Amino acid sequence: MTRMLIIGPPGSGKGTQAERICAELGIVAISTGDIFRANVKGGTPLGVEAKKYMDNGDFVPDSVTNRMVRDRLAQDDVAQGFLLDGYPRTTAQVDELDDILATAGVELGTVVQLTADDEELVKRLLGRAQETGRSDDTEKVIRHRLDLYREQTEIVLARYAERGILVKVDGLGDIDEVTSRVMDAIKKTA
Ligand code: B4P
Repeated sequence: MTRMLIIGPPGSGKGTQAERICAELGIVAISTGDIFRANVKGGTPLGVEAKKYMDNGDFVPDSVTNRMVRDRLAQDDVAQGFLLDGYPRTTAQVDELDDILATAGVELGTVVQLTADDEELVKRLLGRAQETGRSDDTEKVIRHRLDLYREQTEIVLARYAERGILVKVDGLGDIDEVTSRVMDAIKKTA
């Protein structure tokens, strides 16, 4: 049973690779960013709340995000395995995920860390902004999201490294090449 995480700075290719890995492994991709964006689009109370933070590049509060993930992981389709994309991003979210998994009596497998330099990340996200017009893909907001990643998410990676389940994958280069690297890394750690 595959229960995985993919973590990396904005623009590192998390969402892009998550879809491919899940198609290959036959597991469900759960992206907290996508769930928030769907709620924003649908005008739900969760979306209205999340939008206040997302537009500025801030994290949606842990209490809101944790409840949403707990509910999502209670659904039947995760029984075959899942890959969480964009969660956890804070130590409080790591603790919440530990609790959810411990309550279910299951363990986490591989945690993939995707890396890329800031110059490339900003370039990719500004490129995406032209295609999709995502409200958080302006240069000022992108820089803020990168700062938050360094301040709050790098410590999350340290927690998984201590547990010996973190694998670092170079996210630079062609999308297919990165997928091969990620799949190789997963196979080595499975
Ligand atoms: P996310 O949706 O996770 O946004 P992201 O970090 O930009 O990643 P995304 O998956 O979209 O981009 P990717 O790197 O795949 O989060 C958005 C917001 O939601 C957060 O800022 C926050 O407000 C909120 N949020 C989400 N999760 C939260 C949590 N746990 N706690 C609190 N708040 C939360 O790809 C980016 C671009 O790069 C794409 O255009 C892609 O085509 C391109 N790309 C990918 N790989 C490439 C490659 N190898 N070469 C060239 N381009 C590539």
